[in-house]
Amino acid sequence: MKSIANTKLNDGVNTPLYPRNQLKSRIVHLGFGAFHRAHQGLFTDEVAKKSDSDWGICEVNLFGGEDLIKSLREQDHLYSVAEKGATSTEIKVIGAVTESLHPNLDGIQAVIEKMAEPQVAIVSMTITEKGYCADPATGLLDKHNPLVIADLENPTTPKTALGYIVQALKVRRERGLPPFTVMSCDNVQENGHVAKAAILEFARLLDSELGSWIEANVTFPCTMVDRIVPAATPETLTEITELLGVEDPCGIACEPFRQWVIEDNFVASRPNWDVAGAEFVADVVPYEEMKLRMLNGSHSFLAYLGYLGGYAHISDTMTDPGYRKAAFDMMMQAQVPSLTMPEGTNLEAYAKLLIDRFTNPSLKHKTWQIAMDGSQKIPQRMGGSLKYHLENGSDFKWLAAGIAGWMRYVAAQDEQGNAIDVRDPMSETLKQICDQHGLNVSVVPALLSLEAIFLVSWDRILLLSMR
Ligand code: NAI
Ligand code: CS2
Repeated sequence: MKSIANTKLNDGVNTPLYPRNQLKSRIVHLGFGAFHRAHQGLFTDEVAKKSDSDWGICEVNLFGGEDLIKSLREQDHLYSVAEKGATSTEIKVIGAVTESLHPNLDGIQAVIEKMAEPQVAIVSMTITEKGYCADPATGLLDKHNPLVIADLENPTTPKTALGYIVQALKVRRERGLPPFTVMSCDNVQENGHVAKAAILEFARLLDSELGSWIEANVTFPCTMVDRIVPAATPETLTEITELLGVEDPCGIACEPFRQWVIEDNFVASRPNWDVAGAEFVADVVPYEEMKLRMLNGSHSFLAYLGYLGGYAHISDTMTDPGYRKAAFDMMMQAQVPSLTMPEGTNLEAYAKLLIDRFTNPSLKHKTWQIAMDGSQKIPQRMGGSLKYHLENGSDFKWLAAGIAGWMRYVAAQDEQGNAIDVRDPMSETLKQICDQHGLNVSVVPALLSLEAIFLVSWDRILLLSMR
């Protein structure tokens, strides 16, 4: 079959010219989704293009994504990334993937054995916020999560990413092999710390000695990851076929901008991702907070209020001067005051850049996609800054508007009476509350009393907003 691996591609396609056979699966990545392909996959490829690197990636999908793994194998693990600016597009073929696995195709043991291979130095993850099985408000392991309960009962046949990592580390320890670094690349505040807390607690519940060994030997660097990568649509894939000259079912389109700030805390070695533009720093937390509150916070704000206003894509909201100004003011008035940044950081320039990025008309980023999983996203995108304003007695009207947008959205019916397809791990609970209260104002305290999402109590919000 004709594929990206065996066809002459169109002129102008940027291809991997380095010897791919010198790459080894030194990284096992959990979550071969849209984002990883356009971010860590591309950075690792660029390191191989620019230096003498042997860092390759074994891609694993634990939940869904089976067809993607099958397609990737059929094309020698090559795939393409289309970087779409407002007026031009660049297409790159990525060669950094060496292997792939899926528990449904290869079995659970094959994934654990791969993670336990001696050359594996990093297990990285883009498994979405809910993949950490942590309570969104506290960031601690949710021991009531049914998947966690099942994995604790059957640790040798795990389902969760935590279960796989702990089992693989157990096998490495038994075999006298050194541990690997666990690197989260998800939009989770202090993602390394959340991964560490969940993994340590899970391991301790199984075997306290194993927990102590992991604590003493494994590192969990925090990372700030940024690149807008909407889910691929049939239109995206058609455009990629035209650019390449052949179909690529694993192709993905994204914006030209990319940023990666990584805490330099790796237990074994790591690729020189800085060669490809990543920054290694001692403390990532301020950058994470800046990105989560300003970019993701205003993204969620625009997603809920934009969807309800009839806008299908983020770039559509940016054609409306009211939304454009509201997003900028939300960043500057609600989020900026809550941040403490290293000297010299220009947050106003950052906010302006974000508005430009959101405006990119070539990116069809659905408001519905960003609205998904709000229960996991709201706490880290708006919760920290809300807490800041409550403590300081300052104005939080933009955050209130964003959270009100989420509340109106999870009522699951738009202003025209059309059903909204609300996707959220807490959708059952949200539905129960909304069914009980309808659009009556009593829905507000009922939703605010969800402690997994809001640690700040409703009474306190009411009290401060009446000042
Ligand atoms: P996607 O839907 O394309 O991929 C999701 C991936 O997560 C899949 O590989 C799936 O197998 C895995 N997954 C889902 N639920 C899981 C679970 N419970 N346990 C383990 N794995 C699970 O989504 P996409 O766009 O790749 O985003 C993934 C994450 O990457 C986001 O949630 C976010 O944290 C982060 N991210 C995404 C950006 C974007 O613009 N798409 C940019 C920055 C970060
Ligand atoms: C978005 C993010 O889907 C969402 O919730 O806010 O995925 C956003 O596109 C990225 O974080 C940009 O780096």
